[in-house]
Amino acid sequence: MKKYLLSCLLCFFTLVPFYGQRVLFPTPSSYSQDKGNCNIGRLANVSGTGNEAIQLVESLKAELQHLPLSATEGGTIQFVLDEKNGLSEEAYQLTVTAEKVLLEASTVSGLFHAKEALLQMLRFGKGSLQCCRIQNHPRYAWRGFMLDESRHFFGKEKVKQYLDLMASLHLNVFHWHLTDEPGWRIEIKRFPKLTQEGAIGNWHDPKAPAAFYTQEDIKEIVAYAAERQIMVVPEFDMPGHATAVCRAYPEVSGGGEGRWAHFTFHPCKEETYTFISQIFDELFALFPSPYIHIGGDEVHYGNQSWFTDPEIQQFIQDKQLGNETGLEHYFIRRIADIVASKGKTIIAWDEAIDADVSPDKLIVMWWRHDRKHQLVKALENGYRVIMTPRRPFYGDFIQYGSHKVGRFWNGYNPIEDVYRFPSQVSNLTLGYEDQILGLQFSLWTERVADNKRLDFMTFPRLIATAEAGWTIEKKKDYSLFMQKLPYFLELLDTYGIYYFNPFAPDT
Ligand code: TNX
Repeated sequence: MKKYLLSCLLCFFTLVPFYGQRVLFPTPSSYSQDKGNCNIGRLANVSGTGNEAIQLVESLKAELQHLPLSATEGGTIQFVLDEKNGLSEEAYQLTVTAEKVLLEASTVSGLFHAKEALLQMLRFGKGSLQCCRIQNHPRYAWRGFMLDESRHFFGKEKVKQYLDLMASLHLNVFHWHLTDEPGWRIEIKRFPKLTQEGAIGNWHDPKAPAAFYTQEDIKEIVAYAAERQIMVVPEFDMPGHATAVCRAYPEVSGGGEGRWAHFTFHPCKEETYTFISQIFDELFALFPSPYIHIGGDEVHYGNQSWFTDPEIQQFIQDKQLGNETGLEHYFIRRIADIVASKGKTIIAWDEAIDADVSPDKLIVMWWRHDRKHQLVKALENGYRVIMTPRRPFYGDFIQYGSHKVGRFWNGYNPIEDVYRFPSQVSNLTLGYEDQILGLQFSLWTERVADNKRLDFMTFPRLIATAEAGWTIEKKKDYSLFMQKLPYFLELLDTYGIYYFNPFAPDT
């Protein structure tokens, strides 16, 4: 109890100096304060020019009803969408004068971010806005969050809640890891056993009842995300981590035994490629994203008995693949071609760099923080790269020294390391900035079995990720970030999120 009171007091004193001042997550590119205030109430006059602005007008009017605003009457808010105003993709300008709040952008996504920024300002200032001018644009185009729902399944409501919070933080990509060893989580009409059998089980319990998203659920979530300017990129992990699918359809399985039984697809059967291609057709009809993540990580072929079959050896020889690594790369090339023929591009984990796929057909997701040369190689070979190095961006690592549940591997992932990224690698990416699409916080869930733990591992590190992805280097200031963090934690309270509180770390 004492500790609780202490942390409340601490929060109070950290909040007070910022009241009514600049409190925005992520920190904007430019902010200048003017004299005076503008008060906005629930019945503010909200209007918009530009067809697509109308939807934002309506949603803001609705959202105003749920904000803690002190006044009811008052205020004018105006959205202006003008594609010729010179603002870049996703950028916006937000001007507060005593008379009105003006939100301007050249794209719907820019205007949407402006609306989200205004919502934060209204919430944190209880409806009283300091007059100011904000010009804002993102540092990176890809600001992502990955959720692994194969190891444990969290469901539609949780995903929507996270999409809401992502939207508030200007995060714009939801990478959805839907397939892996324990469970296949998405209905594919052509292959019903994928969900009848493949969706049974999770990391802790191989008999857990089938848990998956129907195609209707997927459409609902993709639309929900799109309204929030978030792209959903599904991941269908292959040729390894494919246990759930290969268990349901053993005819495409690479076989194997024990822990590795059905872990990989069979790379030498034509049937495997047809099967995967047919699944792609259903996935592509559901996800409008131009990308599909095909995994490509941690492939283990060598221990399969079929590998020494004379027929397979012949296959390897004919295609001049050399060994099992050659086979893995052959598989990735085939998949990259299938996906390209359907008009999309693959994203794969950094193992795929060595598969010799042309850079227009592959985007690399760099995850092995201990193999920095993979990042360098990807850039040197002309690939576009998304950075989610295990350290500091894997959410299954602990975030505080005394925490017991979570990974620890030569260290862990404190908020500060997340916040400071990409300073840890900036000497390696120098000169290749154009190829860096962005960064991502990735939450693997072998050890994350319920919503509470999911929240705890995600927040507040996702807030630090947003700032790492959006805020230009010269505006980043960790101590300022920590001083204003209590405001966002209060918002998390209203969502009922069980976050790690860095101001009372041992409670
Ligand atoms: C490595 S990241 C994996 C995942 C695990 C994760 C745990 C990657 C491409 N593969 O399958 O869940 O580590 O931290």
